[in-house]
Amino acid sequence: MASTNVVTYLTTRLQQLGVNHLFSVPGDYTSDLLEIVDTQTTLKRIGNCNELNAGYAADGYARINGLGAVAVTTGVGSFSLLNAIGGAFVEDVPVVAIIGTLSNTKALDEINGAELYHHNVGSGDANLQVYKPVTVAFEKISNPLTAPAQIDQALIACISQRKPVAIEITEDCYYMPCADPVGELSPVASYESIEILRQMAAATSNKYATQIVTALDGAAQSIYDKLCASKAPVLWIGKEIQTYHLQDKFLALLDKIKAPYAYSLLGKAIIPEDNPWFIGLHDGVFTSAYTNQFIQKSDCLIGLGVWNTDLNQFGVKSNNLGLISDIDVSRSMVKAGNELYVQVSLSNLLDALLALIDKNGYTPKWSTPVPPSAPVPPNASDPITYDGFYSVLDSFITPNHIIMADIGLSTFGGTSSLKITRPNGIQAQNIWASIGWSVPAGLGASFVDGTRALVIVGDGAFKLTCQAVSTMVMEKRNTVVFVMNNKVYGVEQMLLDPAPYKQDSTEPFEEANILQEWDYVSLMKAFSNNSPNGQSANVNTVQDLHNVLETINNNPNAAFLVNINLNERDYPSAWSLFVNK
Ligand SMILES: Cc1ncc(C[n+]2csc(CCOP(=O)(O)OP(=O)(O)O)c2C)c(N)n1
Ligand SMILES: [Mg+2]
Repeated sequence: MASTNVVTYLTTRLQQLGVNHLFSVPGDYTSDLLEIVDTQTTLKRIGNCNELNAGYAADGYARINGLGAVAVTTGVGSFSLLNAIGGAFVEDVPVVAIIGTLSNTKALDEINGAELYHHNVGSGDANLQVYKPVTVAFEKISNPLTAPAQIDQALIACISQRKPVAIEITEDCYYMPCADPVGELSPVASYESIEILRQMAAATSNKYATQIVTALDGAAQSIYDKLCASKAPVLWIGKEIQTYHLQDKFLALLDKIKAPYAYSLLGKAIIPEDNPWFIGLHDGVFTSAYTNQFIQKSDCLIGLGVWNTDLNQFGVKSNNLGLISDIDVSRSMVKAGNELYVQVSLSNLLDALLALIDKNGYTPKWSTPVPPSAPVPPNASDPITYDGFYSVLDSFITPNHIIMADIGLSTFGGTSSLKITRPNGIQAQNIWASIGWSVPAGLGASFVDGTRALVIVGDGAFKLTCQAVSTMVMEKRNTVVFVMNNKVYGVEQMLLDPAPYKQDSTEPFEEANILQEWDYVSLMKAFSNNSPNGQSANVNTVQDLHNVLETINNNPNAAFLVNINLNERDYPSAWSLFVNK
């Protein structure tokens, strides 16, 4: 007889796929599930203060680890988790949401006897309805016989499409025996291999194969011709290079065409930033003068895996809706001027372009960029500012750190200015952009071996999810949380009206953007109950920052909460154009 039950089937599958931690909050429809996890598996359960935090932690873990999982109870738990799963869906983060739900008997009782059970909407399919738009598979498991197939189906969808799935399990199923897992799960390719498609197109004139092959060859030839005709091509890289693990192919292309490359907002650090062809962030008004000299000179900007988002061209009006660079390759499409090629994956396109260059040759047009001069380091006695903080932090970070950055004033010209040499060494939820994500995501990322997570979060954002700091202490994490304490929702004020930020301005901030100040040092004491594993500090000057960074290095096992005490009217200098527009 099989020794597997429905929960251990699921945990075995998760562990086979490299998931060794399960972020959770107990609830009466989930408690048995968590008990099985604790007593019958080696999967480590991590308790969180609330479901949103658990979901963000699973998201942060998945971004570094490749897959993450979270378990919550139905209704009160699953509805709180929804925002995190929405973000993972939009940003292509594979997270498995496990929802413990009403038993079969109770569900029938609810339908037939009109008994209402707590946490339940009463419709029986509420989780399905709510999760449908933000998952690529939803399986409700109420029968141990079908559980293995349903679990496999959901997990294969998750790892193939790199988006969240939900597995809802009725509480009476957890302990029920089911078949053992057979073999291992692997992703299903989104396209048949191009070589097979070529054979199909040649041998059978299969329409589907012919269409894809023709589109790919046409797109590659078009880009190759434009590249050869261009006097100054510049590459602009985006998140798909990371999503589809195409770093090596991109570097092979870069090696052949030797052109400067910039990154887009969602593409930071997908290639280590000490590459000699790296020229920084290209993003509307935030494109630095250094980066701009290359972009302005370019007659052919080639976007590779760059998503067309409103934040990619910040503060710049474009007449070219839908065409954000001269050539766009993303979302399985190639747009080149008036030409459109569909069903062309970035991976196949890079291969085809490399093959054309190998066959027909290419003469590089650029000499290696001269890197910009390093910014002058701030004086130790200066009050701390955004620019001073990032300048000092930049020389502190190493490839052992991973930066988890929240959204706010510091997104542009702050975290974007850090030079990251670890591949994917910075993570940010920059398109769903739910403030507070970074703190629990930093907790999640810290479980990936050999990593110290450095969270950079605005004070307003921190207020949403700050309890994750207490989980860091409980779980003996060494995560560091820097709170950028400017006492306001700075970016909201900036977008509403930048007047308070103009030089010598005395304009008041809009009242809705003013925050209650917190005592962060005491907060850490409260969250950790004075545990030595939870340390905190106030940073008022550059010297304070140097001191605290040294303490952080000398305490590799403690979690830190650091208050970066900024003037409320300070902002990263990259915003200057925006402020003075
Ligand atoms: C969950 C959520 N609620 C509200 C917003 C809108 N929002 C975007 S940025 C921001 C202010 C962030 O303030 P803070 O964290 O203090 O950063 P600052 O801009 O001051 O650097 C708000 C409220 C959001 N993005 N996400
Ligand atoms: Mg703020």
